[in-house]
Amino acid sequence: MAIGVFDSGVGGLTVHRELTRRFPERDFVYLADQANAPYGGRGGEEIVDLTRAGCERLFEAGASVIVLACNTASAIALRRLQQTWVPEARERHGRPINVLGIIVPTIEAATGLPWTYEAERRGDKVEAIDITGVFCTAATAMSRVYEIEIDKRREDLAVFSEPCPGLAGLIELGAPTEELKVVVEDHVDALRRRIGRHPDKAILGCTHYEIVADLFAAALPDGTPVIHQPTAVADALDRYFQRHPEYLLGGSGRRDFFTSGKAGPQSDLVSQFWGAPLTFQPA
Ligand code: DGN
Repeated sequence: MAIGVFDSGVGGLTVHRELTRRFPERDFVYLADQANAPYGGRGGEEIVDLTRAGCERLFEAGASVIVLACNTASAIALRRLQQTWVPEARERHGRPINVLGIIVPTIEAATGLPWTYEAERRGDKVEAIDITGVFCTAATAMSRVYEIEIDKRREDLAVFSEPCPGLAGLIELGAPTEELKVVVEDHVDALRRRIGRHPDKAILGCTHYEIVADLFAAALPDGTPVIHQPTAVADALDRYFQRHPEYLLGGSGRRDFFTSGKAGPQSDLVSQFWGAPLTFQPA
């Protein structure tokens, strides 16, 4: 049985890459719903329907557990699918299947210990942190999921989500770095103007943004801790597999990449991030 990874496009590759490093001998199947990307400006029902269809395709391709490597789908669709659809799908497929999100693991990494952010990795002393900035899609920002989930855990953290409409789409299209740099700087500055100063810590709350994590790090004040979602998700999946070894059966290190959109090689931006050219097959 394979581990499924789903995103509207190439952003989920950032999570996929970390998961394959962590569980190298497992089979992985990736689905990019590029025919319908980006999700960030879509309505709730549409996002639920598209996510359900993507998960069904991944179950058909042999996935047992699916990671929604998309904040937008995790914020809008995850709970609905887990409550109403997964039990039915489990029965229909006659095997253990599940769908997991990436927001709670990210928030756990941002609010608890151990923190996996850059300043700590470098060994810098980290001062008390009070403002967390979340860069994300418009749909994720509107859901207020980061504000709600962080508030539940830590009253001492103020959270501000900054919607970055269009950024995931530009990354998806493989826009040139110079163009992406200006857009990232604009969003970092928009948040600074809105809250009166830069945040003490940042969460890249859209998996596409991890592809341009360096641009965010450069636009934020030096040393601003940035939560890396792929690491947080891999840590959480590790803990999940310890509790649910039934999802870890078999595997020969197979990697399949499907798209609902135009099959073929992905952009230079993606290849650069991936470290090699990457080709998607038709879903
Ligand atoms: N990469 C996705 C996310 O994390 O929200 C979605 C990006 C999009 O489709 N706009």
